[in-house]
Formats: sequence, structure tokens, C-alpha cells
Amino acid sequence: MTAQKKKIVVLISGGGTNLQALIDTCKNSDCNNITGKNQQINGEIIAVISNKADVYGLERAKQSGIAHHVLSHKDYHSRDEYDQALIKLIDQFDSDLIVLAGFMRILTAEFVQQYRGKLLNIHPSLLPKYQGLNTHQRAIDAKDSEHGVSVHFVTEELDGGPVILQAKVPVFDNDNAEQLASRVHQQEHRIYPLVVKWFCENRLIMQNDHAVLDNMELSASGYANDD
Ligand code: NHR
Ligand code: GAR
Repeated sequence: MTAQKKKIVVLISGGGTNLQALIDTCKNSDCNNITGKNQQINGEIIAVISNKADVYGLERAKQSGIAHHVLSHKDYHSRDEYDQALIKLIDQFDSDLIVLAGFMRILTAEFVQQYRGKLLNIHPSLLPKYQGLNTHQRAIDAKDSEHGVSVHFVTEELDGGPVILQAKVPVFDNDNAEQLASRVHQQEHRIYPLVVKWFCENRLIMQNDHAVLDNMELSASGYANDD
């Protein structure tokens, strides 16, 4: 590939399996990522930032030799102050893309405006259904027959930015939230690297609050919608 590698910062709050899927697909080696697919991203994860100390995602960064930082929200009086500190930290890295991978802090409008079009999130529901938290239990309680995951650009509206790609999973009668979450997780690890790959190949942009892939505006539920 000739284009310059994109510099990626990943924000996490937890175990970091999505981070791992991205690490595996950014590596300059032939090794398969945890999905078993061998697709490579023209990018480099230059830093991982967690708002929580001692999460396993930080260990994953360490094991891969990636710079990692803890910036605890508990050390700040307000969301504004926290996000200012986060901007200051991120700006040390001169990044092209910021990936939220299980990052559990709502970001202020100021933060979002700073990185407009360069911020991706993965949300464990078929948006616009079940914005916010506790999505798997809510899908079970509603007796939905299908559930899934969405990757979207982050805007000021929580879980409301334009969807890029979704994947669906079935909900079975006796599922509990944990079983359903694990089914959704497998799909997360397939679609997040794919979307990041598109972004790093300059194929994916946000334009007028729409996701645009290969110069085509994507529908409200993103690419490969099979409804
Ligand atoms: N920020 C903006 N502006 N827009 C989005 O779309 C965002 C965002 C920040 C995070 C991820 C999101 C998800 O995928 C995300 C999308 C955290 C909460 C939340 O309520 C809600 C949605 C998401 C992430 N967080 C609590 C808070 O007070 C804390 C909860 C906790 O620590 O467990 O920030 O679901
Ligand atoms: C993922 O399921 C992601 O969709 C979800 O947190 C999990 C993180 O897993 N994100 C949210 O709920 C955002 N509010 P991971 O740390 O193993 O990647």
C-alpha cells in the first residue's frame, strides 16, 4: 500500500477485546486476527487511553508494545474538565482517527467538535434501537427476535451519529444477557476492523452528518442492510 498509515488512538474502559481485534488487524504480519480473517488495516495504533485503571485492555496494549495511559474521570470535577484533559492528551499523538472501543464516558459537544469526522464508536444494538446502556437485557425484555451491533460516527447526540455498518444476531428463547452479549461480541470483532480499514483507506468519511463510503451516502442503518 502506498498511502501513509493512519495514526489511531483507541479509547477503552474495559477488557478490550475490540482493541485486540484492531491490534491484530493492524499488525504487519501474516497472522490471523481473532476473527480468523486475514484482513489488514493501513493504520497503526499509536496509543490506548483508558478512563479506568487496571482494566485488561491496558494489559493488551502493553503486551503489544503500544503506548497506554490512564486518565481517570474521578480526578476531575466536571465532564468539561475531563474532556479538556483528554483533548490535551490525545493531541500529543497527532492522530488521524479516534476509536471508542467500549469507552464508557459520554463525551461533551466540545470534544466531539474537536474531532468531527474522526471519531468512531461501536454500540451493541441495532441502532436506532436501544441507545444508551444495558442493551442486551433490553432486547431480551422486548422479546426481540434479532439483535446486533452498530459502528457509527460519533456526534453530539449520544449513539445518534450516522451508522456505517451493522451486524445482526438471532435472539434465542432462553438467552440470558451474557449469552446474547457473547454472540454480539463475535460480530463486533468482525465489523469494527472492517470499518477502521475503510477509514484508513480514505474510503469512508462523514459528510453533512452522513456516512459516505466510496462516494456513496449510506442508508440510515449503514452498509449491507438486508431489511
Ligand atoms: N459521546 C458522544 N458525544 N456521542 C456518542 O455517540 C458517544 C459518546 C460517548 C460514548 C459510547 C456509548 C455506547 O456505545 C459513546 C457514544 C457511555 C454511556 C454512559 O451512559 C452511554 C453511551 C455510551 C457510553 N456513560 C455513563 C456516563 O455518565 C457512565 C457509565 C459507566 O461508567 O458505566 O458517562 O453505548
Ligand atoms: C462492547 O460490547 C461494546 O460494544 C460495548 O462494550 C463492550 C466492550 O468490550 N460498548 C458499550 O457498551 C459502549 N457503551 P471490549 O472492552 O471487550 O471491547
